[in-house]
Amino acid sequence: MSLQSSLIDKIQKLKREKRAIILAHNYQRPEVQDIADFVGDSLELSLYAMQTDARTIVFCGVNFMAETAVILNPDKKVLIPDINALCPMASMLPADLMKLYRRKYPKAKIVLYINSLAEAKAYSDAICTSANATEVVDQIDSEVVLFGPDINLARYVQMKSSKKIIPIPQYGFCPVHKLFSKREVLRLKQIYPDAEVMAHPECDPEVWEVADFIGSTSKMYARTLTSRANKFIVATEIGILHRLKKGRNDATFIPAYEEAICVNMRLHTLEKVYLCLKDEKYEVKIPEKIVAKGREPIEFMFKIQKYKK
Ligand code: 5XR
Ligand code: SF4
Repeated sequence: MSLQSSLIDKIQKLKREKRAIILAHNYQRPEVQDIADFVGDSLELSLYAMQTDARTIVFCGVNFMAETAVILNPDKKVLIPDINALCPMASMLPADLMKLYRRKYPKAKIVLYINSLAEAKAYSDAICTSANATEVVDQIDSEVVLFGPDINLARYVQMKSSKKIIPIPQYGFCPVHKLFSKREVLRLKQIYPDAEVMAHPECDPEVWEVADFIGSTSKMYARTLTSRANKFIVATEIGILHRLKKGRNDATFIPAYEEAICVNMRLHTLEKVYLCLKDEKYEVKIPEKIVAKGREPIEFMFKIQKYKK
């Protein structure tokens, strides 16, 4: 038996014994995705966590995602295999900055992308995903809306909404999605002229310009299942390719940039998933006050979306 398959056996056994489940974000390593009970984007993972009977959840994603799962499932135990899996973009908007913006714009409402820290969410009025950002901004009761932490998503919303959008911080970004460029996409288009280009809204606007489809990782997945194309140029973290290939094994997926790797997402390995289950660490904990305050803005989004809980 190979080392990997014995590790997989050990993980499965522990999972059964502890009645735990493993959730993996679309950007996880292929072997981590393969061992997961469910693979999806951050919101889907948290919603799945709400529906499961399992009391223990091993969350393979970055900290803000596990935090969202805690906020929505305060009585479950949420574990993360590597405690250092932080999202640099989410970290660009800490609670202190939120307090500063609240003081600076006392009348404006604050909408935060789900890719934000729990401590920041607690100071916000509503949460959104890349799929419903414009809708949430349009529904919130204010003509001036502070939006963060991703400046590109703020730009995207500004393009679609008549409200005044102020990005907070002034320049929040995802270092992975910064790696894509229009030039490289156009070069690949020349090699694969019949390929469909899919881009994440966290990419720079010049990349959207040459995209046939803009959406989150879950939207991209859904798109490939219904699209007639059989080649796709994909402008998001390359971990998604594994999932896309599983869904459409007849299609070819071309990364829009081969080195687009989120190192934080990759910190979770099978070995660490095993240790996480065995030692029940690291538990993701958030102060009760932040759980309560962070839930309200998420509920606002649910109300608009009528998500099933
Ligand atoms: O950039 C990310 O971390 C990933 C992602 C995604 O598309 O999967 O943006 N997180 C989403 O859950 C956000 C939802 O729109
Ligand atoms: Fe954060 Fe970007 Fe990594 Fe997503 S891909 S977790 S936004 S650094």
